[in-house]
Amino acid sequence: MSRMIFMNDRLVPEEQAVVSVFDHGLLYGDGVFEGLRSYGGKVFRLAEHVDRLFASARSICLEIPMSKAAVAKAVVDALAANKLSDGYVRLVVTRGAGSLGLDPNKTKHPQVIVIADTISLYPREYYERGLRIVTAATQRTQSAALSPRIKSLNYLNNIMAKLEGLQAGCIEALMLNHKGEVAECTGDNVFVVRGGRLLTPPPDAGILEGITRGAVMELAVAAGVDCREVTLVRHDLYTADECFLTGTAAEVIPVVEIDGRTVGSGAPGPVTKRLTDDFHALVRR
Ligand code: PXG
Repeated sequence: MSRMIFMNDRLVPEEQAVVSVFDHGLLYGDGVFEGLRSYGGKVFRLAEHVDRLFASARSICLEIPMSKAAVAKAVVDALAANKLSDGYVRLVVTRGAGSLGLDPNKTKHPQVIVIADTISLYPREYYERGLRIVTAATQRTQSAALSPRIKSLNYLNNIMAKLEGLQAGCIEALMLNHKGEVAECTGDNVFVVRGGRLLTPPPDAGILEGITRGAVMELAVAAGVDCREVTLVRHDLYTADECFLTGTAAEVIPVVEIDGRTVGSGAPGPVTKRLTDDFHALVRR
């Protein structure tokens, strides 16, 4: 069955949802995106995702030719048109078609695309038993080169690290910044629990400020768990009581082994379990 895709101002069958080979999103990765989820017919933190999309666009001088409200409505409409109540949405804005050359001023018509699809979750056993991850040799892009806070269509940095993880038999890989500090995983933020306290790298470690990360930090506060943004190095992860990752796709997922070191007891810990349960309750609220 053909999916309906929102493209610029209307919903079209997926066969008609096409972009030009001259689109700078394709030619240069010039554009921005968001990944969102809906639970029981309600999009989780829709306004936050739309705000982050517009912030990414502002940062690269890309003028989205729609209001925030219209973009939010397009997300809701795309889910409804495909009868998805528990779905995954990819929101993409490309620079648009232009000449062969980097100059974004020679492009016209940014393309606003909303793809609503079913979610392909990680296998259940990863959530029950926890993930093994490895540190990638590929460093996270330095903020001074390209801010990791921009969710751009240029994800090669993360893809290179993901390949390293996959080659080591892991579905996620840990990325360090140029100072050797822990930044994040390729599509997830990272947390550790140490002495009952929740710790996660600060934005200036060079991370995408995940919306799931923000939600989990709020849940920790509500659960009486002290949560702090602190600089972490790999030693902190290896010696943590618990470790988990957060992201729109993964939600909250425990990590039980890092670079061959067992984390804590080697099984998902109590704080991870509590925050996972609280997260599931939150998204259904
Ligand atoms: N770090 C990076 C580099 C990301 O790309 C996150 C952290 C987590 O952020 P959120 O806001 O989702 O909690 C991301 C998010 C995908 C996919 O299809 C990737 C993300 C989100 C959704 C889907 O791989 N990245």
